[in-house]
Amino acid sequence: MLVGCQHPVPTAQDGTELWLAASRPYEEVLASVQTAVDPALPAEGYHIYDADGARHIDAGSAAGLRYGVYALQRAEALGQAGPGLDLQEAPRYALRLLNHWDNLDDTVERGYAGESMWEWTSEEIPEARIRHYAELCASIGINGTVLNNVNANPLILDAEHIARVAKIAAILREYGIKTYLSIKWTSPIALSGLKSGDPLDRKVRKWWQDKAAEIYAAIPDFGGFLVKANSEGQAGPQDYGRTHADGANMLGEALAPYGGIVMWRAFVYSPTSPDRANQAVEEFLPLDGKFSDNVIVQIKNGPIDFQPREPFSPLFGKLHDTQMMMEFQITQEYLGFSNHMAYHGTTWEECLDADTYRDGEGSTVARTVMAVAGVANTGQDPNFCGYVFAQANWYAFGRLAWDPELSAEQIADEWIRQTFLCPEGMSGKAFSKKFVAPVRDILMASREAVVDYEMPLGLHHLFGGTHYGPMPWERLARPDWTPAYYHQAGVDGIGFDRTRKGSGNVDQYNEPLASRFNDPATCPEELLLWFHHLPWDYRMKSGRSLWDEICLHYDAGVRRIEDFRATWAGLEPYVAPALFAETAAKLEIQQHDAEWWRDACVGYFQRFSERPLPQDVRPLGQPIDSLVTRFLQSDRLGMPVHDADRRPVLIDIRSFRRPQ
Ligand code: GCV
Repeated sequence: MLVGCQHPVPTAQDGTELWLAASRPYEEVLASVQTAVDPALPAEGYHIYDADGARHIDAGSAAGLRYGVYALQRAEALGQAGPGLDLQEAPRYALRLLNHWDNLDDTVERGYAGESMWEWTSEEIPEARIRHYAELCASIGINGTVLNNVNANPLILDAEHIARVAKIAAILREYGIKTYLSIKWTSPIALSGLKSGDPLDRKVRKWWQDKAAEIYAAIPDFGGFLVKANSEGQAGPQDYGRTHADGANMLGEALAPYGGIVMWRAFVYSPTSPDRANQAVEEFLPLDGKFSDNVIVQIKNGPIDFQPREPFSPLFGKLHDTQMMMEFQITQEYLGFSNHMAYHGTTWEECLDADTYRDGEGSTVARTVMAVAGVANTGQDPNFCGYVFAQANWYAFGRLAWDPELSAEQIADEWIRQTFLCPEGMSGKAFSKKFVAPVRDILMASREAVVDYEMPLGLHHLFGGTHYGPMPWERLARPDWTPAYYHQAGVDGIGFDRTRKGSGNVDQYNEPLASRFNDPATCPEELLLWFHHLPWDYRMKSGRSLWDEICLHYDAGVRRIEDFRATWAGLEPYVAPALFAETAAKLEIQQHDAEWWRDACVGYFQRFSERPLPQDVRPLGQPIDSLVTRFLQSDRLGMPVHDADRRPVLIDIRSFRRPQ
């Protein structure tokens, strides 16, 4: 029985206010408190307290005051701002950035919420949207943003674009957000006709110094450059026989007079290394200690590429004298785009809390890095993210970048309470029990559900095409873009041997991890096939065979989404019709996609295992022979097409004609 109301009336909302839906406006909160700057407090820190019959916010700076007001706003929305409130905080990391992979033609690489929110091709900048975005970012502590794709267009540095970026930066500055840009290594060649991009070439160095001067003349507080070099076809210093450190330091030198920084990505591809997971350590360990003070090496959370589950990148445990920065992916490139519910709070918590043992026990990943970046999931969609539940990942990113020790569960709880409005006439207590708790449970289980139906037990990179659907059978010219290279399925078994008998990747981890990962008996089962190639009848801890366990995980993933759908269906009385319908539709898509994943992966691996499905696993829905000849139809922006029943539209390869 409901407490306080028999017939709640959901409050109308459409998701466009994101997590600020339940809050008083910032200005109003600010006007309700007494503020003071106290230089004794950390620069971005604040202290909220009650004294002399008034509420006070003291802060180390204007930025700290802003964060204090947002913290109070959040506490109010969560019902935690009663008399006697005493909250003192400062961010763990000084740099908390979003990375936008937005292109100058307004497409967004791996973007699933419409075209670029910056509207590069329009004459005017979209000021209202930028303000809304900036407020959302500031409210969760994000203080920097890289506006354009790491696969950068050199034109971002021409006079016209610098002027445009300056206009955006002027707005973001009001919210305490610094602007950064991704640069293309060959910009001096493309923009000014230089003959070389050699970082030790005097003319090249001068070009970057002049460019820095030009940028800072327009944007005095410009943050710096993000660089993807010698990676996935991008040029870099190695093309001139130089190192990553040579390249990064040359840019660092150009930015240093203005206080700018270089974020140099460790997402590198050395074609000589047989295991892709080994490459970053192989390239960066010899450079440890060789980067300038204003260079930070930006490292993806895992060694491959934002898979649903990866171990942490071994680089975090290896570099001692290099400043490191985390790169998370908020946009769901490998977790069902903006169609699937996959709350990343748990993914990131798992990574940040992992012990690297770099400086002995307790050297968590969170402690090895000094800054955090997240690849944004925003676009022109009115709700920014294409799905109300995708907004939770942007929120969780900001909160964890502020305080990596917050729990994923607390963050999920906060997000739900601030995003979904309590129905009229329903008590907060009843809302918590009837709506917040079940939604929090769904969120907390959601990423593991995706792992189960996409790639359980350490399997990875089973994707095809746009990275939405399964294609474990795909073989490309380049092995390290090919699912078969990663799963290594054969009649003898499945999994990538990264042990000492295989690629040796385990030894890129510090002890006791190296030995733990090296032995299948001690390797965590969720990473088993990441590190081991094992026979189909390998005995798992459950006593079942590996084959049976694989099948069970895939089926369990589908069942979880069925359960989410059933739970959500019962929540209709408490949620605005627009948000209810959007989520119900997306969960239906997710269930059908999960079934497709299960059918494709289990069916394909069964060709090698030559074993029947275990009894408690439901029969596959589609025969593998019909799936291996079909691929997913996508629209102009790479979004998957689903039919009227919300099933993925799979086109037969043999009948496919590219649209004219
Ligand atoms: C921006 C993966 C993605 C690419 C991305 C790349 C990167 O390979 O599929 O779209 O490019 O990572 O992080 O540079």
